[in-house]
Amino acid sequence: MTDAVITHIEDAVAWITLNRPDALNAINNDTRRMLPDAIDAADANPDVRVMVIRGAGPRAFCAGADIKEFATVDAPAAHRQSRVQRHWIAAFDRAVKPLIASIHGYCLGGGLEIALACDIRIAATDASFGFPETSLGIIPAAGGTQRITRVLGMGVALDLILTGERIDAQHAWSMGLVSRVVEPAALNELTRGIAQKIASRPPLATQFAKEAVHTGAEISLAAGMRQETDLFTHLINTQDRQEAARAFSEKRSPKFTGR
Ligand code: DAK
Repeated sequence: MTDAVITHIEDAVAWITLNRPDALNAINNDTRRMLPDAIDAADANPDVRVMVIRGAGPRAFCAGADIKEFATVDAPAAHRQSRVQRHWIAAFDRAVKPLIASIHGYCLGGGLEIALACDIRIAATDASFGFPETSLGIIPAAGGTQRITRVLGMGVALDLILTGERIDAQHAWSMGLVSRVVEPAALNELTRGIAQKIASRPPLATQFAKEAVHTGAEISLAAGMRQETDLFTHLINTQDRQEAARAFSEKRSPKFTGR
């Protein structure tokens, strides 16, 4: 194992850093092995309530798959690798806790796929986004074609995928690819603030809200409404729901335990 991915836990937030700054945090085999492990570990850790994915160094969140590595694989190996690929990105879908992508610099190809697999995307003004895959004779295959269509709609998704054009943070914000844009020097502070705000909420309410939105996007409105009611009903009986009401009446800050 290398230090291609490092995790730092602070105040209920797991900061998971893609750590290959000399290669603009390109995703290599170590990243594919270590990133899902880091996400699974943080998701299972009772001391963690929110995960942040970010890139090390000043230039990139992630410049996509390591081209030098995947240029050398033959077809059978590529097929095996694509199964690994599905496995590593699936860790994002398994996670019950919220994932925030904190994006600066290049966010390309597989890097954009990582960002799209997160629940919230925050960008610095120096961020740029794009899918260069077709220029390399491939397609985004870590969920990119599927997720960007769900996030942005088919027209914009096809434009980005087929042209491979890069867009800046302001453009990304205007189309809804990221929900907030901030000066690079303020990115960490904004990310920490959002992560801590979410971490201060009752964990089950946060997790159920995430589940309702994600599952709801895949099913009929009626089924989604039904699921929303079921999740709400579970929450009504939690200690944290009762604590929130008690704290409000007693004019004090609530203490949430996740029960
Ligand atoms: N891979 C490996 N090294 C990379 C890299 C990458 N993607 N991107 C940058 N680097 C390295 C450079 O080689 C350089 O290293 P040295 O030469 O200094 O050793 C260093 O990072 C700095 O990069 P540059 O010197 O190129 O910096 P510039 O400012 O000139 O340019 C750039 C920055 C981001 C525009 C440029 O580096 C660039 O175009 N990078 C490549 C972007 C890209 O095309 N990424 C790949 C997208 S395709 C799969 C499914 C999906 C995928 C793969 C497999 N399977 C199912 C098996 C996904 C594919 C992709 O993500």
